Amino acid sequence: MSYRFDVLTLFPALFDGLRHESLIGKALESQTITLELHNWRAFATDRHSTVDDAPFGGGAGLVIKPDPLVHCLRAVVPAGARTILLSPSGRRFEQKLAQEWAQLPGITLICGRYEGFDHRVEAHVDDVVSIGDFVLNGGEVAAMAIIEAVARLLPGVIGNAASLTEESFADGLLEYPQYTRPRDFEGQTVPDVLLSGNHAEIAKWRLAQRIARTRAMRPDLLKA
Ligand code: 6GU
Repeated sequence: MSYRFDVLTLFPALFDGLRHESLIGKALESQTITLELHNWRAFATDRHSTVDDAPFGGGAGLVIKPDPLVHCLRAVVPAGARTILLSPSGRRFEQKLAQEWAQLPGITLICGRYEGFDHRVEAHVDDVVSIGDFVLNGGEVAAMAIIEAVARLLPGVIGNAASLTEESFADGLLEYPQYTRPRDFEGQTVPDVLLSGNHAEIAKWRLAQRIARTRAMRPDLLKA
């Protein structure tokens, strides 16, 4: 059975690149995953296919109307599927969540635009997530990030399963620095220990590097 991604978006063309990107493209081709895009503008009922409107109480910008979106959700989402609203005011999406969602048969991602959703949409989804403390114009780029993070954990999407468990965040530390040829790049040389052939020493050095790197770049991860 394919892992099923459903995406509700007003801008489905933004996903054209992802469809053809190497790993996701191949996973789609081999039907390891499916990616269905649904434009909920098709569920608007007025002459102008209106999907947004002015906020009650006043304020700048437009708010996504609940009715076309929720009608689309009901029409396209498989019963029992996990539905996720993408919003900068959601809880933070992290590797742990990617691992959890990779165990499901699929997920449905809803991409916002403009100033946000009518709050009543939240009653119709299972989760509200953000990919970080910054503001995007819409949820599409966040959806693509999540699709990639989840898809690469699925069996058959990445050839080397060991490379999954050795990575950053699998155990709460950042990765050790990697080197390849040439041994001397414009005077920057590869650390001697990596050329020593001493696997115990290499493992020790790599762990020390991971801890030092995490302390320097992400001290918050060491506290957790
Ligand atoms: Cl999920 N949506 C938007 N619009 N901005 C974001 C985000 C999501 N996550 C971080 N910034």
